[in-house]
Amino acid sequence: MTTAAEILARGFYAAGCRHAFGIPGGEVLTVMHALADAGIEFHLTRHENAAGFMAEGVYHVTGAPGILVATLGPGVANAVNVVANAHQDRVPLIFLTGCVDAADAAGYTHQVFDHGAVLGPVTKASLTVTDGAVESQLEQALTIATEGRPGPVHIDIPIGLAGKAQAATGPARLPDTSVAAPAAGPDLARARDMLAHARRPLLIAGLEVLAQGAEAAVADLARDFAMPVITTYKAKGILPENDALALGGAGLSPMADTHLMPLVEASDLILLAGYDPIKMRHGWRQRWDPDETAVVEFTAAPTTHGMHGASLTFVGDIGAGLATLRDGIEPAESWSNGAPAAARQALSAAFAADEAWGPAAIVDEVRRVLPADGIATVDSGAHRILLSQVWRCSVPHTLLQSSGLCTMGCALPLAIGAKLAAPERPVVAFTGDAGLEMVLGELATLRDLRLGVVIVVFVDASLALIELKQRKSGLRNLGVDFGATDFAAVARALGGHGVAVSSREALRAAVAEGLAADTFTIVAASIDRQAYDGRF
Ligand SMILES: Cc1ncc(C[n+]2csc(CCOP(=O)(O)OP(=O)(O)O)c2C)c(N)n1
Ligand SMILES: [Mg+2]
Repeated sequence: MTTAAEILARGFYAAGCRHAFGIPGGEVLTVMHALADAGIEFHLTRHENAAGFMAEGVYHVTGAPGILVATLGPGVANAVNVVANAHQDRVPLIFLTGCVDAADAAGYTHQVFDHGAVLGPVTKASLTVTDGAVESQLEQALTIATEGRPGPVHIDIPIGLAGKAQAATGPARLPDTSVAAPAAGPDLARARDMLAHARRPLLIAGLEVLAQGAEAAVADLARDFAMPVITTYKAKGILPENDALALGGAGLSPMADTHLMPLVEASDLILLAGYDPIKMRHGWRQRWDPDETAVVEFTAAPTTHGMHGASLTFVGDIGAGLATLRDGIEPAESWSNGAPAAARQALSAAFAADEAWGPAAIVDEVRRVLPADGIATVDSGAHRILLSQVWRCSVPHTLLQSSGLCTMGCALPLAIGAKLAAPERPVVAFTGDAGLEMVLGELATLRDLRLGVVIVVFVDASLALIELKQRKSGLRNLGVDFGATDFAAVARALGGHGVAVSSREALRAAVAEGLAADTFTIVAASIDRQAYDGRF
């Protein structure tokens, strides 16, 4: 006899899931216990939003879908932000919630609203489990969450049905997400011709390269054809950023764009590899004319965003597509005017980290301490834009952030999830002070999990990014400054270590010590207000 909840739990286990996060309510107890009995550990968090980011952190490390559990009503409402984030940041998140049985819903209103109606616009699908169809719904959910552009799938589980026996129909068939390579034909022949004749090729690579494991295909192509590479923030490290061809991450910094856009405009072949413009700001909108410049796109799913066009688009396996594109083509001399090297140098100068103290110095010191395969997460705010330029990744998937939704409050829980999934890897969360104050409760989660995550907080008593925008707009100071918090004391109160630092030496020592500790450490790094003026 197998219950509906057991069928779901065993299916997720078979899909590689080992961790679930959330806050229980009476309506999801059966589901939680089924998960635990199937071998998926349930972790209690302090907020459903943070729980979803922990699930995402696990996904980035393991590749298996993340699992978020919330009770009906307030639990669902609290999770909307992280579900929207999973939608915009292409995270295969399975969101399990309880709901009242259909017969009850007809005459009962306490805590009841239409979960599917709220979550519809921010999920790839919202399913309500149906008696007798659980297995096929499980397969549907896993397939939808992982195919093409991954994303969140919501599964509402009626209370009475969760524990109800279902007819056994054998083990779940898991989705086979193998994707097809573009077929040979006139389009591919045209694209190959464009590559053969290109003298100023440029590669722009994004997150889908990581989702499909096509990093080597991209890096090899770049090196063999001497193509400079721009990545999105989340795709940093596809080509190690110490490589002479790596031009770093782009998307949010207008100052970086001033060095990158001339290359985009001078290029005679723009190759888009798994590049998803949901992460880019206005500056990247319609920046090329595919009738004037050869633009060849390899993407996981058709593009309907309107952010840019392409001369040719190939949907499917990005790595196999790039291999077919280049097969047998002799690399020609590229960029004989040396423009990419000059841009790289200009970017290094623009985002120099040689200051005695300040936000770039903080990033620089931590980079020196954290090994190449260590994982960093970063929150939203001024600190993130600067960090994404200064921080160099030589391994992909080692800088986690919210880059589609750009939400605050993600860095700490992303770090918790990553550390749980890979306890042997050092993990540092960078966050602004307001972002950390949004998720302070998760320090208690971290304490209970006994994980040695180091949290570096940029303490400026300010919503620095918004304060900067406000001032630039000529508006008076309003709603962007706040009082000082003693984060080191907060850390101690919640069972961790806390250190306040204001020098490179003290920061370096505190981070190194924190990485070796068996509980969390907050390193509160004080910087001046308005420290980011003119810096991105
Ligand atoms: C949930 C959420 N609310 C508001 C914003 C708008 N926002 C973006 S950055 C920012 C300031 C963050 O301040 P802090 O965490 O201190 O980082 P700093 O900019 O000071 O580095 C705000 C309010 C957001 N991105 N997400
Ligand atoms: Mg701040």
